Amino acid sequence: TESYNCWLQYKRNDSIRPPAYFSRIVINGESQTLKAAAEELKTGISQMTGIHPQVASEEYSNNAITLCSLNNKHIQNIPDLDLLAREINDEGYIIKSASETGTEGLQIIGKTDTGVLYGVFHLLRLLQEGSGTSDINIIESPKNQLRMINHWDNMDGSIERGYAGGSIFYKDGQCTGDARRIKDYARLMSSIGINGISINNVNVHEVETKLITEEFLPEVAKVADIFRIYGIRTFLSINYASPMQIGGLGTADPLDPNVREWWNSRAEVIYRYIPDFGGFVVKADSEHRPGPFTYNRTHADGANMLARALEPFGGTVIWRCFVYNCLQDWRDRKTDRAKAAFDHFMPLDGEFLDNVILQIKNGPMDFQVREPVSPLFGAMPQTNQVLEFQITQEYTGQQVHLCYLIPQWKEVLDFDTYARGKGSYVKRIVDGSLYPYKYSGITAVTSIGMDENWTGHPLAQANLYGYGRLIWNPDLSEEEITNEWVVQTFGHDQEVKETVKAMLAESWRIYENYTSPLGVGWMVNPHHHYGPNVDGYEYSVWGTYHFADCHGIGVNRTLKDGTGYTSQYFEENFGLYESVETCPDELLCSFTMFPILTN
Ligand code: BDP
Repeated sequence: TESYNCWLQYKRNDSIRPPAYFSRIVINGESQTLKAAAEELKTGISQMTGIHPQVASEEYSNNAITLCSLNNKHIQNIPDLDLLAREINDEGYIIKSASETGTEGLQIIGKTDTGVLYGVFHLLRLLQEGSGTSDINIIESPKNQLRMINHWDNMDGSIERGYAGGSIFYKDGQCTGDARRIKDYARLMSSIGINGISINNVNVHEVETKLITEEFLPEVAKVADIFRIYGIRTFLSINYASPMQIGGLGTADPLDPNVREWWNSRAEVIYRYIPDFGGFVVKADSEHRPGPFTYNRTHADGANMLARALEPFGGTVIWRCFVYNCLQDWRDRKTDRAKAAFDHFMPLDGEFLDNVILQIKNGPMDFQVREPVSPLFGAMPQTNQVLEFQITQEYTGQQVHLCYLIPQWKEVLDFDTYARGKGSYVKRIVDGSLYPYKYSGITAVTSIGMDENWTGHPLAQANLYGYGRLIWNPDLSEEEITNEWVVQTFGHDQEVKETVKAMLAESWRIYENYTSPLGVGWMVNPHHHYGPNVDGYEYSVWGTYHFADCHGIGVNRTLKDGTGYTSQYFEENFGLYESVETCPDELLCSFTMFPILTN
Protein backbone atom coordinates (compact mmCIF):
# COMPACT_ATOMS: atom_id res chain seq x y z
CA THR A 1 0.00 0.00 0.00
CA GLU A 2 2.92 2.38 0.46
CA SER A 3 3.62 2.41 -3.22
CA TYR A 4 -0.12 2.51 -4.03
CA ASN A 5 -0.38 5.80 -2.14
CA CYS A 6 2.58 7.26 -4.05
CA TRP A 7 3.38 10.71 -2.63
CA LEU A 8 0.24 10.80 -0.51
CA GLN A 9 1.44 8.36 2.12
CA TYR A 10 1.02 10.68 5.10
CA LYS A 11 3.46 8.64 7.18
CA ARG A 12 3.35 9.04 10.94
CA ASN A 13 5.81 11.75 11.93
CA ASP A 14 6.25 12.46 15.61
CA SER A 15 8.41 15.49 15.00
CA ILE A 16 5.30 17.39 13.86
CA ARG A 17 4.03 19.39 16.83
CA PRO A 18 0.35 19.66 16.02
CA PRO A 19 -1.25 22.88 17.28
CA ALA A 20 -4.52 22.58 19.18
CA TYR A 21 -6.59 23.78 16.24
CA PHE A 22 -5.63 20.66 14.26
CA SER A 23 -8.46 18.92 16.03
CA ARG A 24 -11.08 20.86 14.10
CA ILE A 25 -11.67 21.33 10.41
CA VAL A 26 -14.39 23.77 9.49
CA ILE A 27 -15.79 23.87 6.00
CA ASN A 28 -17.47 26.98 4.92
CA GLY A 29 -19.71 25.72 2.14
CA GLU A 30 -21.54 22.71 0.87
CA SER A 31 -19.77 21.49 -2.22
CA GLN A 32 -18.46 17.99 -2.74
CA THR A 33 -15.08 19.48 -3.51
CA LEU A 34 -14.89 21.15 -0.09
CA LYS A 35 -15.98 17.91 1.52
CA ALA A 36 -13.29 16.02 -0.35
CA ALA A 37 -10.76 18.63 0.77
CA ALA A 38 -11.83 18.18 4.40
CA GLU A 39 -11.72 14.40 4.08
CA GLU A 40 -8.20 14.52 2.65
CA LEU A 41 -7.02 16.87 5.35
CA LYS A 42 -8.57 14.73 8.04
CA THR A 43 -6.91 11.58 6.70
CA GLY A 44 -3.58 13.31 6.37
CA ILE A 45 -3.58 14.84 9.85
CA SER A 46 -4.79 11.63 11.52
CA GLN A 47 -2.16 9.50 9.85
CA MET A 48 0.70 11.89 10.40
CA THR A 49 -0.06 13.10 13.91
CA GLY A 50 -2.51 10.69 15.49
CA ILE A 51 -4.96 13.53 16.11
CA HIS A 52 -8.35 12.81 14.61
CA PRO A 53 -9.88 16.12 13.63
CA GLN A 54 -13.61 16.63 13.69
CA VAL A 55 -15.10 18.06 10.55
CA ALA A 56 -17.81 20.65 11.06
CA SER A 57 -19.83 22.68 8.65
CA GLU A 58 -19.95 26.17 10.08
CA GLU A 59 -19.81 29.69 8.93
CA TYR A 60 -16.62 30.53 10.66
CA SER A 61 -14.63 29.22 13.52
CA ASN A 62 -11.66 30.58 15.34
CA ASN A 63 -9.90 27.60 16.70
CA ALA A 64 -9.75 25.41 13.64
CA ILE A 65 -8.47 24.93 10.15
CA THR A 66 -11.03 26.74 8.06
CA LEU A 67 -11.59 25.84 4.42
CA CYS A 68 -13.54 28.27 2.33
CA SER A 69 -13.69 29.91 -1.04
CA LEU A 70 -13.60 33.63 -1.59
CA ASN A 71 -17.11 33.92 -2.87
CA ASN A 72 -18.14 33.08 0.66
CA LYS A 73 -19.09 36.14 2.63
CA HIS A 74 -18.03 35.12 6.11
CA ILE A 75 -14.31 35.34 5.93
CA GLN A 76 -12.98 37.43 8.76
CA ASN A 77 -9.79 38.58 10.29
CA ILE A 78 -7.72 38.62 7.19
CA PRO A 79 -6.50 42.10 6.49
CA ASP A 80 -6.37 43.17 2.86
CA LEU A 81 -8.37 40.22 1.64
CA ASP A 82 -9.54 42.05 -1.46
CA LEU A 83 -6.01 42.89 -2.32
CA LEU A 84 -4.90 39.30 -1.82
CA ALA A 85 -7.79 38.05 -3.86
CA ARG A 86 -6.57 40.03 -6.79
CA GLU A 87 -3.24 38.27 -6.61
CA ILE A 88 -4.56 34.78 -7.20
CA ASN A 89 -6.33 33.34 -10.21
CA ASP A 90 -9.41 31.10 -10.24
CA GLU A 91 -7.49 28.04 -9.11
CA GLY A 92 -5.24 29.88 -6.68
CA TYR A 93 -5.32 29.90 -2.90
CA ILE A 94 -4.11 31.62 0.22
CA ILE A 95 -2.94 29.81 3.34
CA LYS A 96 -2.62 31.93 6.46
CA SER A 97 -1.70 30.71 9.89
CA ALA A 98 -2.66 32.03 13.29
CA SER A 99 0.25 34.35 13.83
CA GLU A 100 -0.45 35.95 10.49
CA THR A 101 -4.12 36.57 11.10
CA GLY A 102 -3.86 37.36 14.80
CA THR A 103 -6.34 34.61 15.64
CA GLU A 104 -6.06 30.99 16.61
CA GLY A 105 -6.23 28.72 13.65
CA LEU A 106 -5.34 28.43 10.04
CA GLN A 107 -7.27 29.42 6.98
CA ILE A 108 -7.13 27.94 3.54
CA ILE A 109 -8.92 30.22 1.18
CA GLY A 110 -9.39 29.59 -2.51
CA LYS A 111 -10.98 31.73 -5.12
CA THR A 112 -12.95 28.60 -5.93
CA ASP A 113 -13.51 25.34 -4.08
CA THR A 114 -10.90 23.69 -6.28
CA GLY A 115 -8.43 26.30 -5.11
CA VAL A 116 -9.21 25.29 -1.52
CA LEU A 117 -8.53 21.67 -2.38
CA TYR A 118 -5.18 22.62 -3.93
CA GLY A 119 -4.43 24.57 -0.76
CA VAL A 120 -5.15 21.50 1.36
CA PHE A 121 -2.77 19.41 -0.72
CA HIS A 122 -0.17 22.13 -0.31
CA LEU A 123 -0.54 22.11 3.47
CA LEU A 124 -0.33 18.32 3.54
CA ARG A 125 2.83 18.48 1.48
CA LEU A 126 4.37 20.90 3.96
CA LEU A 127 3.45 18.61 6.83
CA GLN A 128 4.94 15.61 5.06
CA GLU A 129 8.09 17.61 4.54
CA GLY A 130 8.15 18.32 8.25
CA SER A 131 7.63 22.08 8.06
CA GLY A 132 6.09 23.85 11.02
CA THR A 133 2.70 25.49 10.80
CA SER A 134 3.20 28.55 12.96
CA ASP A 135 3.90 31.21 10.40
CA ILE A 136 2.49 30.14 7.11
CA ASN A 137 1.71 32.87 4.66
CA ILE A 138 1.25 31.45 1.20
CA ILE A 139 -0.26 33.01 -1.88
CA GLU A 140 -0.19 30.62 -4.79
CA SER A 141 -1.66 30.21 -8.28
CA PRO A 142 -0.93 27.79 -11.10
CA LYS A 143 1.10 29.35 -13.90
CA ASN A 144 -0.51 27.31 -16.67
CA GLN A 145 -4.19 27.31 -17.44
CA LEU A 146 -4.59 23.81 -18.92
CA ARG A 147 -2.67 21.19 -16.96
CA MET A 148 -3.60 17.98 -18.65
CA ILE A 149 -3.03 14.27 -18.81
CA ASN A 150 -3.70 12.15 -21.91
CA HIS A 151 -4.43 8.45 -21.56
CA TRP A 152 -3.66 6.10 -24.40
CA ASP A 153 -6.04 3.51 -22.93
CA ASN A 154 -8.00 1.15 -25.16
CA MET A 155 -11.33 -0.34 -24.20
CA ASP A 156 -10.02 -3.89 -24.43
CA GLY A 157 -8.07 -2.92 -21.33
CA SER A 158 -4.69 -2.55 -22.97
CA ILE A 159 -2.72 0.68 -23.02
CA GLU A 160 -0.77 1.81 -26.04
CA ARG A 161 2.77 2.37 -24.77
CA GLY A 162 1.69 1.36 -21.28
CA TYR A 163 4.22 -0.30 -18.95
CA ALA A 164 2.26 -0.58 -15.72
CA GLY A 165 -0.52 -3.06 -16.34
CA GLY A 166 -3.93 -2.65 -17.87
CA SER A 167 -6.25 0.33 -18.00
CA ILE A 168 -7.89 1.62 -14.83
CA PHE A 169 -10.89 2.67 -16.93
CA TYR A 170 -11.65 -0.24 -19.24
CA LYS A 171 -11.64 -3.98 -19.52
CA ASP A 172 -12.94 -6.34 -22.21
CA GLY A 173 -14.65 -3.59 -24.17
CA GLN A 174 -16.47 -2.16 -21.16
CA CYS A 175 -15.85 0.50 -18.55
CA THR A 176 -14.52 -1.02 -15.33
CA GLY A 177 -16.56 1.24 -13.08
CA ASP A 178 -13.77 0.83 -10.50
CA ALA A 179 -14.80 3.90 -8.52
CA ARG A 180 -12.29 3.39 -5.73
CA ARG A 181 -9.30 3.24 -8.04
CA ILE A 182 -10.57 6.14 -10.13
CA LYS A 183 -11.13 8.24 -7.04
CA ASP A 184 -7.61 7.53 -5.78
CA TYR A 185 -6.32 8.42 -9.20
CA ALA A 186 -8.24 11.70 -9.11
CA ARG A 187 -6.76 12.46 -5.67
CA LEU A 188 -3.25 11.84 -6.92
CA MET A 189 -3.76 13.99 -9.98
CA SER A 190 -5.47 16.78 -8.09
CA SER A 191 -2.69 16.83 -5.51
CA ILE A 192 -0.29 17.87 -8.28
CA GLY A 193 -2.75 20.28 -9.87
CA ILE A 194 -3.96 18.37 -12.94
CA ASN A 195 -7.24 19.87 -14.19
CA GLY A 196 -8.04 17.97 -17.39
CA ILE A 197 -7.78 14.30 -18.36
CA SER A 198 -8.57 12.63 -21.66
CA ILE A 199 -9.44 9.03 -20.91
CA ASN A 200 -8.96 7.15 -24.17
CA ASN A 201 -6.25 6.57 -26.75
CA VAL A 202 -5.68 9.12 -29.52
CA ASN A 203 -5.81 6.15 -31.87
CA VAL A 204 -9.55 5.60 -31.60
CA HIS A 205 -10.65 2.14 -32.66
CA GLU A 206 -14.14 0.99 -33.50
CA VAL A 207 -15.33 0.43 -29.97
CA GLU A 208 -13.92 3.65 -28.49
CA THR A 209 -15.60 5.56 -31.29
CA LYS A 210 -18.79 4.78 -29.38
CA LEU A 211 -17.65 6.49 -26.19
CA ILE A 212 -19.52 9.57 -27.42
CA THR A 213 -22.78 7.63 -27.81
CA GLU A 214 -25.48 6.82 -25.30
CA GLU A 215 -24.15 3.31 -25.08
CA PHE A 216 -21.14 4.50 -23.06
CA LEU A 217 -21.84 8.07 -22.01
CA PRO A 218 -23.51 7.03 -18.74
CA GLU A 219 -20.28 5.23 -17.82
CA VAL A 220 -18.06 8.09 -18.95
CA ALA A 221 -20.25 10.39 -16.88
CA LYS A 222 -19.50 8.34 -13.77
CA VAL A 223 -15.78 8.93 -14.29
CA ALA A 224 -16.44 12.62 -14.93
CA ASP A 225 -18.50 12.84 -11.72
CA ILE A 226 -15.51 11.63 -9.70
CA PHE A 227 -13.03 13.81 -11.57
CA ARG A 228 -15.23 16.91 -11.13
CA ILE A 229 -15.02 16.68 -7.35
CA TYR A 230 -11.25 16.93 -7.71
CA GLY A 231 -11.29 19.86 -10.12
CA ILE A 232 -10.63 17.76 -13.20
CA ARG A 233 -12.55 18.06 -16.46
CA THR A 234 -12.99 14.98 -18.62
CA PHE A 235 -11.97 14.93 -22.27
CA LEU A 236 -12.39 12.23 -24.91
CA SER A 237 -10.31 11.40 -27.95
CA ILE A 238 -12.60 11.14 -30.94
CA ASN A 239 -12.49 9.38 -34.27
CA TYR A 240 -12.63 11.94 -37.05
CA ALA A 241 -14.68 9.54 -39.16
CA SER A 242 -17.37 9.09 -36.48
CA PRO A 243 -20.18 10.49 -38.65
CA MET A 244 -19.58 7.58 -40.99
CA GLN A 245 -18.72 4.91 -38.47
CA ILE A 246 -21.49 5.51 -36.00
CA GLY A 247 -23.63 8.21 -37.62
CA GLY A 248 -24.62 6.34 -40.77
CA LEU A 249 -23.46 9.20 -43.01
CA GLY A 250 -21.61 8.66 -46.26
CA THR A 251 -18.94 11.28 -45.53
CA ALA A 252 -17.01 13.03 -42.78
CA ASP A 253 -16.35 16.14 -44.87
CA PRO A 254 -16.11 19.06 -42.44
CA LEU A 255 -17.93 21.39 -44.82
CA ASP A 256 -20.86 19.06 -45.36
CA PRO A 257 -23.96 20.45 -43.59
CA ASN A 258 -25.12 17.00 -42.47
CA VAL A 259 -21.74 16.24 -40.97
CA ARG A 260 -21.76 19.53 -39.11
CA GLU A 261 -25.28 18.92 -37.88
CA TRP A 262 -24.29 15.46 -36.72
CA TRP A 263 -21.44 16.81 -34.59
CA ASN A 264 -23.64 19.59 -33.22
CA SER A 265 -26.21 17.15 -31.97
CA ARG A 266 -23.50 14.81 -30.67
CA ALA A 267 -22.16 17.66 -28.57
CA GLU A 268 -25.63 18.31 -27.18
CA VAL A 269 -25.95 14.70 -26.11
CA ILE A 270 -22.50 14.61 -24.52
CA TYR A 271 -23.18 17.75 -22.47
CA ARG A 272 -26.46 16.32 -21.27
CA TYR A 273 -24.43 13.62 -19.53
CA ILE A 274 -21.37 15.68 -18.66
CA PRO A 275 -22.22 19.37 -18.25
CA ASP A 276 -18.59 20.41 -17.78
CA PHE A 277 -17.17 18.14 -20.49
CA GLY A 278 -13.75 19.49 -21.50
CA GLY A 279 -13.80 18.67 -25.17
CA PHE A 280 -12.20 16.52 -27.85
CA VAL A 281 -8.61 15.46 -28.38
CA VAL A 282 -8.06 14.73 -32.07
CA LYS A 283 -5.41 12.81 -33.95
CA ALA A 284 -6.33 13.35 -37.58
CA ASP A 285 -4.51 12.66 -40.83
CA SER A 286 -1.73 11.13 -38.82
CA GLU A 287 -0.39 7.59 -39.00
CA HIS A 288 -3.36 6.31 -41.00
CA ARG A 289 -6.00 8.01 -38.88
CA PRO A 290 -8.85 9.63 -40.83
CA GLY A 291 -9.00 13.39 -41.18
CA PRO A 292 -10.04 16.31 -43.36
CA PHE A 293 -7.35 15.63 -46.00
CA THR A 294 -9.59 12.93 -47.47
CA TYR A 295 -11.96 15.71 -48.56
CA ASN A 296 -9.25 18.15 -49.61
CA ARG A 297 -9.97 20.22 -46.53
CA THR A 298 -7.44 21.69 -44.14
CA HIS A 299 -6.77 20.97 -40.50
CA ALA A 300 -8.43 24.30 -39.77
CA ASP A 301 -11.63 23.20 -41.57
CA GLY A 302 -11.66 19.99 -39.57
CA ALA A 303 -10.91 21.52 -36.20
CA ASN A 304 -13.27 24.45 -36.65
CA MET A 305 -16.20 22.21 -37.46
CA LEU A 306 -15.75 20.40 -34.15
CA ALA A 307 -15.09 23.67 -32.36
CA ARG A 308 -18.40 25.10 -33.53
CA ALA A 309 -20.20 22.09 -32.12
CA LEU A 310 -18.54 22.42 -28.70
CA GLU A 311 -18.52 26.20 -28.46
CA PRO A 312 -22.07 26.71 -27.11
CA PHE A 313 -21.17 24.46 -24.17
CA GLY A 314 -17.75 25.90 -23.40
CA GLY A 315 -15.80 22.96 -24.83
CA THR A 316 -12.50 23.01 -26.68
CA VAL A 317 -10.96 21.05 -29.53
CA ILE A 318 -7.41 19.95 -28.88
CA TRP A 319 -6.00 19.17 -32.30
CA ARG A 320 -2.69 17.34 -32.41
CA CYS A 321 0.12 18.47 -34.69
CA PHE A 322 1.77 15.05 -34.87
CA VAL A 323 1.20 14.98 -38.62
CA TYR A 324 3.79 13.70 -41.07
CA ASN A 325 4.19 11.33 -43.97
CA CYS A 326 4.70 7.90 -42.43
CA LEU A 327 5.33 6.30 -45.81
CA GLN A 328 8.58 7.95 -46.78
CA ASP A 329 11.30 6.57 -48.96
CA TRP A 330 14.50 6.43 -46.95
CA ARG A 331 16.64 7.35 -49.93
CA ASP A 332 14.77 10.59 -50.42
CA ARG A 333 16.83 12.94 -48.30
CA LYS A 334 14.58 15.87 -49.08
CA THR A 335 11.42 14.78 -47.25
CA ASP A 336 12.29 15.48 -43.67
CA ARG A 337 9.90 14.29 -41.00
CA ALA A 338 11.29 16.89 -38.60
CA LYS A 339 9.86 19.62 -40.83
CA ALA A 340 6.37 18.20 -41.15
CA ALA A 341 4.44 19.70 -38.22
CA PHE A 342 5.68 23.22 -38.93
CA ASP A 343 5.01 22.89 -42.66
CA HIS A 344 1.48 21.66 -42.05
CA PHE A 345 0.39 24.05 -39.34
CA MET A 346 2.34 27.30 -39.40
CA PRO A 347 0.69 28.52 -42.62
CA LEU A 348 -2.71 28.08 -40.95
CA ASP A 349 -2.02 30.60 -38.19
CA GLY A 350 -5.08 32.78 -37.74
CA GLU A 351 -7.49 30.33 -39.35
CA PHE A 352 -8.48 28.41 -36.23
CA LEU A 353 -11.44 29.38 -34.08
CA ASP A 354 -10.56 30.52 -30.60
CA ASN A 355 -11.74 27.33 -28.89
CA VAL A 356 -9.27 25.29 -30.93
CA ILE A 357 -5.92 24.50 -29.34
CA LEU A 358 -3.02 22.93 -31.20
CA GLN A 359 -1.22 20.24 -29.25
CA ILE A 360 2.46 20.10 -30.15
CA LYS A 361 4.95 17.43 -29.08
CA ASN A 362 8.03 18.87 -27.39
CA GLY A 363 10.25 17.84 -30.30
CA PRO A 364 9.70 17.63 -34.05
CA MET A 365 10.05 13.85 -34.19
CA ASP A 366 8.56 11.72 -31.47
CA PHE A 367 9.50 11.79 -27.78
CA GLN A 368 13.11 10.70 -28.31
CA VAL A 369 15.51 10.72 -25.41
CA ARG A 370 16.86 13.98 -26.83
CA GLU A 371 15.42 16.19 -29.54
CA PRO A 372 15.57 19.82 -30.48
CA VAL A 373 12.51 21.80 -29.36
CA SER A 374 9.70 22.00 -31.90
CA PRO A 375 10.00 25.18 -33.98
CA LEU A 376 6.22 25.57 -33.90
CA PHE A 377 6.46 27.11 -30.44
CA GLY A 378 6.28 30.82 -30.89
CA ALA A 379 5.62 30.55 -34.61
CA MET A 380 1.83 30.90 -34.37
CA PRO A 381 0.92 34.08 -32.48
CA GLN A 382 -2.75 33.75 -33.34
CA THR A 383 -3.27 30.09 -32.51
CA ASN A 384 -3.71 28.60 -29.02
CA GLN A 385 -0.97 26.13 -28.21
CA VAL A 386 -0.55 23.27 -25.77
CA LEU A 387 2.78 21.51 -25.31
CA GLU A 388 2.74 17.69 -25.24
CA PHE A 389 5.23 15.68 -23.18
CA GLN A 390 5.43 11.92 -22.73
CA ILE A 391 5.53 10.63 -19.16
CA THR A 392 5.14 7.03 -20.18
CA GLN A 393 8.68 5.95 -20.99
CA GLU A 394 8.15 4.67 -24.52
CA TYR A 395 11.59 5.65 -25.82
CA THR A 396 13.20 6.20 -22.46
CA GLY A 397 13.42 2.76 -20.93
CA GLN A 398 9.78 1.72 -20.48
CA GLN A 399 9.78 2.08 -16.70
CA VAL A 400 12.33 -0.72 -16.46
CA HIS A 401 15.27 1.65 -16.82
CA LEU A 402 15.51 4.67 -14.59
CA CYS A 403 15.12 7.85 -16.60
CA TYR A 404 14.05 10.94 -14.68
CA LEU A 405 12.55 13.28 -17.22
CA ILE A 406 12.25 16.50 -15.23
CA PRO A 407 15.64 17.75 -16.48
CA GLN A 408 14.54 17.10 -20.06
CA TRP A 409 11.23 18.91 -19.61
CA LYS A 410 12.89 21.82 -17.89
CA GLU A 411 15.22 22.28 -20.83
CA VAL A 412 12.24 22.38 -23.16
CA LEU A 413 10.32 24.87 -21.03
CA ASP A 414 13.38 27.08 -20.60
CA PHE A 415 14.22 27.01 -24.30
CA ASP A 416 14.34 30.49 -25.75
CA THR A 417 12.50 30.59 -29.08
CA TYR A 418 13.36 34.28 -29.68
CA ALA A 419 9.87 34.57 -31.19
CA ARG A 420 9.63 38.09 -29.75
CA GLY A 421 13.26 38.64 -29.01
CA LYS A 422 15.29 37.40 -26.10
CA GLY A 423 13.30 35.83 -23.28
CA SER A 424 10.59 34.25 -25.46
CA TYR A 425 10.82 30.98 -23.57
CA VAL A 426 8.57 28.03 -24.39
CA LYS A 427 7.16 28.28 -20.86
CA ARG A 428 6.03 31.83 -21.61
CA ILE A 429 4.32 30.73 -24.80
CA VAL A 430 2.34 27.92 -23.24
CA ASP A 431 1.44 29.93 -20.14
CA GLY A 432 -0.21 32.43 -22.44
CA SER A 433 1.93 35.40 -21.47
CA LEU A 434 3.88 35.91 -24.71
CA TYR A 435 0.84 35.96 -26.96
CA PRO A 436 -2.67 36.56 -25.68
CA TYR A 437 -3.91 33.02 -26.16
CA LYS A 438 -7.40 32.28 -24.94
CA TYR A 439 -6.40 28.73 -24.04
CA SER A 440 -2.97 27.27 -23.50
CA GLY A 441 -1.04 24.96 -21.24
CA ILE A 442 0.71 21.64 -21.09
CA THR A 443 -0.35 18.02 -21.48
CA ALA A 444 1.40 14.66 -21.30
CA VAL A 445 0.82 11.05 -22.17
CA THR A 446 0.61 9.32 -18.84
CA SER A 447 2.42 6.33 -17.40
CA ILE A 448 -0.14 4.76 -15.10
CA GLY A 449 -1.98 1.46 -15.14
CA MET A 450 -3.51 -1.14 -12.87
CA ASP A 451 -0.22 -2.14 -11.25
CA GLU A 452 -0.37 -1.77 -7.48
CA ASN A 453 2.22 1.00 -7.66
CA TRP A 454 0.52 2.66 -10.69
CA THR A 455 3.69 3.17 -12.76
CA GLY A 456 5.28 -0.29 -12.99
CA HIS A 457 8.25 0.78 -10.90
CA PRO A 458 7.97 3.03 -7.85
CA LEU A 459 10.83 5.23 -9.06
CA ALA A 460 8.80 5.98 -12.21
CA GLN A 461 6.30 7.76 -9.96
CA ALA A 462 8.83 10.59 -9.79
CA ASN A 463 8.14 11.53 -13.40
CA LEU A 464 4.41 11.67 -12.81
CA TYR A 465 4.76 13.76 -9.67
CA GLY A 466 7.39 16.00 -11.17
CA TYR A 467 5.31 16.58 -14.28
CA GLY A 468 2.40 17.96 -12.29
CA ARG A 469 4.57 20.15 -10.09
CA LEU A 470 6.56 21.46 -13.02
CA ILE A 471 3.57 22.46 -15.09
CA TRP A 472 1.96 24.08 -12.06
CA ASN A 473 5.04 26.24 -11.84
CA PRO A 474 7.76 25.84 -14.50
CA ASP A 475 10.05 28.02 -12.40
CA LEU A 476 10.40 25.37 -9.71
CA SER A 477 13.88 23.94 -9.82
CA GLU A 478 14.57 20.30 -10.52
CA GLU A 479 16.03 20.03 -7.06
CA GLU A 480 12.97 21.44 -5.30
CA ILE A 481 10.74 19.00 -7.14
CA THR A 482 12.98 16.02 -6.47
CA ASN A 483 13.30 16.90 -2.78
CA GLU A 484 9.55 17.11 -2.39
CA TRP A 485 8.97 13.80 -4.09
CA VAL A 486 11.70 11.86 -2.33
CA VAL A 487 10.64 12.93 1.15
CA GLN A 488 6.96 12.28 0.54
CA THR A 489 7.72 8.88 -0.98
CA PHE A 490 10.59 7.55 1.11
CA GLY A 491 10.55 9.63 4.27
CA HIS A 492 13.34 11.48 5.98
CA ASP A 493 16.24 9.05 6.18
CA GLN A 494 19.22 11.08 5.02
CA GLU A 495 21.04 8.28 3.26
CA VAL A 496 17.97 7.13 1.36
CA LYS A 497 17.24 10.70 0.34
CA GLU A 498 20.72 11.42 -0.96
CA THR A 499 21.00 8.09 -2.77
CA VAL A 500 17.67 8.35 -4.57
CA LYS A 501 18.24 11.99 -5.48
CA ALA A 502 21.62 11.23 -7.01
CA MET A 503 20.20 8.33 -9.00
CA LEU A 504 17.40 10.46 -10.38
CA ALA A 505 19.57 13.46 -11.17
CA GLU A 506 21.98 11.56 -13.36
CA SER A 507 19.62 9.09 -14.97
CA TRP A 508 18.48 10.93 -18.10
CA ARG A 509 21.97 11.74 -19.31
CA ILE A 510 23.16 8.25 -18.50
CA TYR A 511 20.26 6.76 -20.39
CA GLU A 512 20.99 9.03 -23.33
CA ASN A 513 24.63 8.05 -23.38
CA TYR A 514 23.99 4.35 -23.51
CA THR A 515 21.10 4.47 -25.95
CA SER A 516 21.27 7.33 -28.44
CA PRO A 517 23.81 10.07 -27.84
CA LEU A 518 24.38 13.26 -29.85
CA GLY A 519 20.72 13.59 -30.76
CA VAL A 520 20.78 10.70 -33.20
CA GLY A 521 17.55 9.13 -31.91
CA TRP A 522 15.73 5.96 -32.93
CA MET A 523 18.31 3.43 -31.78
CA VAL A 524 15.49 1.15 -30.72
CA ASN A 525 13.73 -1.96 -31.91
CA PRO A 526 10.81 -1.26 -34.22
CA HIS A 527 7.24 -1.63 -32.94
CA HIS A 528 7.84 -1.94 -29.21
CA HIS A 529 10.66 0.63 -29.07
CA TYR A 530 12.55 -1.15 -26.32
CA GLY A 531 16.15 -2.18 -26.42
CA PRO A 532 18.98 -1.15 -28.67
CA ASN A 533 18.94 -1.56 -32.41
CA VAL A 534 21.09 0.46 -34.74
CA ASP A 535 19.41 -0.28 -38.04
CA GLY A 536 15.98 -1.24 -36.81
CA TYR A 537 14.37 1.81 -38.38
CA GLU A 538 17.00 2.74 -40.92
CA TYR A 539 15.40 1.10 -43.95
CA SER A 540 11.75 1.48 -43.01
CA VAL A 541 9.28 4.13 -44.07
CA TRP A 542 8.83 6.17 -40.90
CA GLY A 543 11.29 8.93 -41.67
CA THR A 544 13.54 8.17 -38.74
CA TYR A 545 16.94 7.72 -40.33
CA HIS A 546 20.48 8.25 -39.08
CA PHE A 547 22.15 7.73 -42.46
CA ALA A 548 25.24 6.18 -40.89
CA ASP A 549 27.79 4.99 -43.41
CA CYS A 550 31.51 5.22 -44.04
CA HIS A 551 31.28 9.00 -44.40
CA GLY A 552 29.51 9.90 -41.21
CA ILE A 553 26.35 9.76 -39.18
CA GLY A 554 23.37 12.05 -38.71
CA VAL A 555 20.87 14.03 -40.73
CA ASN A 556 22.00 17.19 -42.42
CA ARG A 557 19.15 19.56 -41.71
CA THR A 558 20.94 22.77 -42.53
CA LEU A 559 19.63 25.24 -45.06
CA LYS A 560 23.01 25.41 -46.74
CA ASP A 561 23.11 21.87 -48.05
CA GLY A 562 20.62 19.81 -46.05
CA THR A 563 16.85 19.58 -45.63
CA GLY A 564 16.49 23.19 -44.47
CA TYR A 565 14.81 22.32 -41.20
CA THR A 566 17.08 24.78 -39.37
CA SER A 567 15.34 27.66 -41.14
CA GLN A 568 12.08 26.93 -39.32
CA TYR A 569 13.64 28.49 -36.21
CA PHE A 570 13.86 32.17 -35.44
CA GLU A 571 17.13 33.74 -36.48
CA GLU A 572 19.19 33.22 -33.33
CA ASN A 573 18.46 29.49 -33.16
CA PHE A 574 18.69 29.10 -36.91
CA GLY A 575 22.23 30.47 -36.73
CA LEU A 576 23.06 28.23 -33.80
CA TYR A 577 21.94 25.02 -35.49
CA GLU A 578 23.09 25.90 -39.00
CA SER A 579 26.75 25.70 -38.11
CA VAL A 580 28.52 22.64 -36.81
CA GLU A 581 30.71 24.99 -34.78
CA THR A 582 27.84 26.36 -32.73
CA CYS A 583 25.36 23.47 -32.74
CA PRO A 584 25.23 22.05 -29.20
CA ASP A 585 27.05 18.70 -28.98
CA GLU A 586 24.02 16.83 -27.71
CA LEU A 587 22.12 17.71 -30.90
CA LEU A 588 24.85 17.30 -33.48
CA CYS A 589 23.30 14.32 -35.26
CA SER A 590 19.89 16.03 -35.34
CA PHE A 591 21.27 18.85 -37.44
CA THR A 592 24.36 17.73 -39.26
CA MET A 593 25.88 14.80 -40.99
CA PHE A 594 28.67 14.37 -38.52
CA PRO A 595 31.69 13.29 -40.55
CA ILE A 596 33.74 10.27 -39.70
CA LEU A 597 37.27 11.49 -40.12
CA THR A 598 39.59 9.29 -42.10
CA ASN A 599 43.07 10.06 -43.33
C1 BDP B 1 4.21 7.48 -31.01
C2 BDP B 1 3.74 6.14 -30.55
C3 BDP B 1 2.41 5.76 -31.10
C4 BDP B 1 1.43 6.89 -30.95
C5 BDP B 1 1.97 8.13 -31.60
C6 BDP B 1 1.12 9.38 -31.35
O1 BDP B 1 4.71 5.19 -30.90
O2 BDP B 1 2.00 4.61 -30.42
O3 BDP B 1 0.21 6.57 -31.50
O4 BDP B 1 3.22 8.45 -31.05
O5 BDP B 1 1.56 10.24 -30.59
O6 BDP B 1 5.12 7.92 -30.05
O7 BDP B 1 0.05 9.53 -31.92
